[in-house]
Amino acid sequence: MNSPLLQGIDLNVPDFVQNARLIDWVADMAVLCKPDRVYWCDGSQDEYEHLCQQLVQAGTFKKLNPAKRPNSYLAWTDPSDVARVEDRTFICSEKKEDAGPTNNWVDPDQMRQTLLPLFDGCMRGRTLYVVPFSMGPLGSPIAHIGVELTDSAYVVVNQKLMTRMGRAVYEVLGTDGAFVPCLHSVGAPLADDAQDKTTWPCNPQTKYIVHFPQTREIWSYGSGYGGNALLGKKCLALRIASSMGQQAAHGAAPGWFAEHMLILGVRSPQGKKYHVAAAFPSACGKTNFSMLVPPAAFDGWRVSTIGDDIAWIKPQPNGQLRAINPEAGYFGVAPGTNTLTNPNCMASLNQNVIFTNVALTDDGDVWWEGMEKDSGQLPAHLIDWRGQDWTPEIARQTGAGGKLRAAAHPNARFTIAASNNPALDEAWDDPAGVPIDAFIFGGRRSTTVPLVTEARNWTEGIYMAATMGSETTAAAFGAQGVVRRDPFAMLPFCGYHMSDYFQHWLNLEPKLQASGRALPRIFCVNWFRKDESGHFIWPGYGENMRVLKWMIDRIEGQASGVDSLFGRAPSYDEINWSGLDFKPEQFDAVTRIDAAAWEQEFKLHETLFEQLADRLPPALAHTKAALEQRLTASV
Ligand code: SAT
Ligand code: MN
Repeated sequence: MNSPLLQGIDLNVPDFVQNARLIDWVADMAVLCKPDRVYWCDGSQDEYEHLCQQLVQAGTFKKLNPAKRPNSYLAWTDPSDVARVEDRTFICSEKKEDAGPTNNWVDPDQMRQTLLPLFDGCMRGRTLYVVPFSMGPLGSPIAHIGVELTDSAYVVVNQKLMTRMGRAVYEVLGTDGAFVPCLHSVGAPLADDAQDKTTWPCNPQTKYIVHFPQTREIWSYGSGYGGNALLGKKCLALRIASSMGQQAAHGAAPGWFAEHMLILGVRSPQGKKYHVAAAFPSACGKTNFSMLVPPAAFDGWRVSTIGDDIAWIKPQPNGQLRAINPEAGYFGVAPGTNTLTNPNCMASLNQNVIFTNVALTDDGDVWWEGMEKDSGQLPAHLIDWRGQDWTPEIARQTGAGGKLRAAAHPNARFTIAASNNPALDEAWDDPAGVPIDAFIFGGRRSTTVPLVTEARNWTEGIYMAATMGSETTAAAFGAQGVVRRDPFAMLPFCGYHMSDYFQHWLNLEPKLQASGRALPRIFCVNWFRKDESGHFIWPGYGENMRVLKWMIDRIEGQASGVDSLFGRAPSYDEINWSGLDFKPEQFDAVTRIDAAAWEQEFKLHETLFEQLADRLPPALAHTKAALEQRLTASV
C-alpha cells in the first residue's frame, strides 16, 4: 500500500492495513484534525512499553518503583477531568423521540456543524494514533470491531489493556470488514513550539461525547478520562451496542442486549456451574462482586469472573441466554479496595497496572483510602492526586466536615488486563459465551430496598429493574449521594428511548416461549442499607456469597422463600449463617419493608413513568398498580 500525502500529512499506511474504508476514513479525519503525524498501532508489547516511556517523558506517567509494582505507572489528570460528563453526552438519533427523555439529544446535522469546527485542527502538534480493537473475542460472530482515532497516548495504552487491540484486528477487518468509527481528541492543539504546557492535556471549557446511532459513529472531544475517552467501553459497548441489539429485533427475532452488567461464575463443591449477570450503577462494587471470595463456611465453592462491567447477551434458538464480556480488561475504582474487601483484586494489582488519580508513596508505590485497613495505619507522608503534600496532620486540617482530606480522588481508577485476575473464569474468552441462570439488579440505597427479593415472574422482574434507584457516586460529575432512578443501571448508557428498552426486555418472554426453556430468574438486591447511626448493616463483600447461595437454592427448588411486597424473600433460616454473627434482629433490619417508605418510593416510580409516558409499556403500569394494591392490603 502506498502512503498518500494529504495536505502535508503522511498517512504512513502499513502493509498490513488493507481496508479501503478504514484508510479513507483515517485520511479524511487526518485532513480535518491536522495532526503532525499518523501512527497505526500494532498492539505489540514493544509499542506499549515505548508509549509508556513517552508518557513518562511527557510527565503524564510516573513509573512506579519496579521492586514494589513492576511495570506499573501512575497518571494524575487535570483536576477538572476526573469523571464521566453526563450533561455533555449526546445521543444524536435522527428523531428526538428515539433518544427518549432521559438522553441529551441534538439534531445530527446540527451536531456535526458544531463538531466540525471543534475538530478542525484539534490535533495540531500531536500524533493521531489509529487504535483498532475488537469488543469480544477476535473473529467471533458476536464480536464487533471499533477503530479509535485519538491524539492521546494514555488512551492507546489503556485500550491495549482494556480491549483486544492490535494487528490481528486489521486482519479480521480484511479489505471490506465493518467497524465502528470512534474519533477522540483531548481538544488541546499545540502551538508552534509543539510542547505541552500541561501533563494532562484536555479542554476544560468544551467537552462533547457524541453518539450517532443511525450511522454508528462516536465523536468525543475535550476529555482524556475513562468512559469519555476509552470509546470501546461505555460509548461503543453500551450506547451504540444497546441500540444495535434493539435494532436486530424484529418479528420473531429477539435481537440482543448490551448491558451494564458483570458476569460471574459460581461452582458448587459438586462441580455444578451457574452463571449470573448483575447490574449495578457505576462505583457500586461490581468489580468486588465479580471477584468475590466466599467465606470459610462455603468451603469448596468458587466464584470466578467472566466480566466486571459489561455483558453482551444473545438469546439462542434453544432459549438459552448466552453472555460474553466484550472487554478484555478492567477499569475499576481503587479507593476502598484492600485485601479484606477484595483480595483477588489486590492480587491483580501487583504488576502491569496503570493507576489514575491515586496517591504516590515516598518509596514510589501507590496508596488510596482503604489501604490503611490492611497496614493498620495511615502513611506518614504521600503526594496526593493533585501533586500536593499529604500527611495525616495536613489532611485533618484541610479535610471537610471532620473528615481527612482524601489523598486519592474518590473516582481514582486502575486499568489492568483481565489476565491479571487470579479469579478469572476459564470460559471468560469463549466466543460462545456462558449461559445465564439469573439476573441481579442492585442499587446503593441506605433505606427502603431490602437485602434480596426474587421477582415472581418475568414482568415483575423487569419492573424491579426498570424502577431501580441508587445514590449517585463519584463516577459521574454532579452531586453525590442523591437518589436517582437508574433503570437497569443503564440511565447514562442506553443509546435509545428507555421505554423502548423496557419493551425490548419484556419481548424476550413471548419470543423465547417456543423454546420451552424457563427464562433466567430475576433478583433485586441492596447491600447498602444503613442503621439510624449511618452504619452499613449488611457486611457485604465476601459475605454476599450467602445471598448468592440462597439464589442458587431458589434455582434448585431448595428454598421456598416467603412472600414479600417486592417478590419472594428469604426467611432467616434459609440463609447459611455459619461463621457470621448476624442476628434475626439485624436480618429484620436489612429486609424489613417500611410501608410509609414504599408509599414514597412508588411516587418516585410514578415520576419516572410520567417522564417515560409517551412509550411506557402498559405491562409496567399494570405491575405498579398490582404492587401498590399489595402494599395497601398489607397495612
Ligand atoms: O469512567 S467510566 O465510564 O469508564 C467508569 C464508570 O462510570 O463506570
Ligand atoms: Mn460501569
